[in-house]
Amino acid sequence: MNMYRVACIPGDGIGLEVLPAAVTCLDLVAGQHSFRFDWHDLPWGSEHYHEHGRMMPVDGLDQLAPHDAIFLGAVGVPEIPDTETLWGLLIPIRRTFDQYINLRPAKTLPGVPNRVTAEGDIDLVIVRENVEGEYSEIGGRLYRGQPEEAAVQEAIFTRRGTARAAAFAARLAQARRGKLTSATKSNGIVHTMPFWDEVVREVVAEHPDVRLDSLLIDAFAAKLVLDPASFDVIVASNLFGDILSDLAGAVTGSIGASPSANLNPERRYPSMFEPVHGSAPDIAGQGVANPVGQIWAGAMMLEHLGETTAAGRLQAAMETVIARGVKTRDLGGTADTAGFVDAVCAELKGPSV
Ligand code: GGG
Repeated sequence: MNMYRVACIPGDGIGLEVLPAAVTCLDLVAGQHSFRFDWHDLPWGSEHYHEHGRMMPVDGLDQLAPHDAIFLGAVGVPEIPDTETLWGLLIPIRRTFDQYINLRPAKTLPGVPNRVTAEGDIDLVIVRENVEGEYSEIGGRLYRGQPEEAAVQEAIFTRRGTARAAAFAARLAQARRGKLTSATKSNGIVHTMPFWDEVVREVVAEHPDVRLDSLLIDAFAAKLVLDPASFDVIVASNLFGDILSDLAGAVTGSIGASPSANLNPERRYPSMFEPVHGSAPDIAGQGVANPVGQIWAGAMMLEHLGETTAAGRLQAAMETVIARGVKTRDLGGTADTAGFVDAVCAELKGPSV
């Protein structure tokens, strides 16, 4: 029997609710497909920060390294600066384990109307460059508190980093509907974005069956609202990819139903699976959070581990339940987190339950 050793970091806020919810579904589907999970629970996040002054132990990354995958909930609380919570946990994991692709699908779910009046079903995947770009520690603050105060933030785009994101996106587009749209801002950002465009064009030219379009990020945002069904695969820098994926999730129904996979495609290091949403302190502790993003991220983890049949069954069970009207508040329903998970488990167990 295959056994997968997975590091489990619920983190903060609703991460503490949606992650155990997804683990329940994953354990059930594993048992039905003759494999199992060896979950390694790691209570890292803001509580750990309050106690120890850091989001994870000094050797946290060494502890994570031997796992087959990392399953993360959410990070962030209002009383700790986001720079501490993100750069103390999420970003070091992405960078140390060279998880340079952040894959973020968005698709119309049965029974969940799109939030826009546009025609057609949404079925797109955002390939976000995940380890460089606008997310950079290079820069600083000058003359703090003085009238001359200034802040400098450098973005780093490398040929290797841009090319490997573009190549991944081109291969994905080839395997889907053959359409790739690149997010840029080369009219206003005069160095990095023309470079991004150039490298993406060069790489995609090696895939003659992929049609490449390039859209300025402002026009991109408008088109994602007005005609979301027209997109297939999107390739974007770290910042643009992050923004577009929240927008795509919201347009599709709810950011609570958006999954993501931080991939090290070469599998040299563990990959990490998490919902797109954050810790949502406004609804944390109420048991009403939508676990769909986390369960779907779990299905992506199954896919990555090679358990494709189980991944398909979990995804299908979740979608069937939603189609039947079992939905959390953000999707227009009345189910709570536990009620939704019970319905998914019942669906997985079949008609006898
Ligand atoms: N699900 C993990 C989480 O809490 N994400 C919130 C967030 O702000 N992420 C920033 C990013 O993905 O770069």
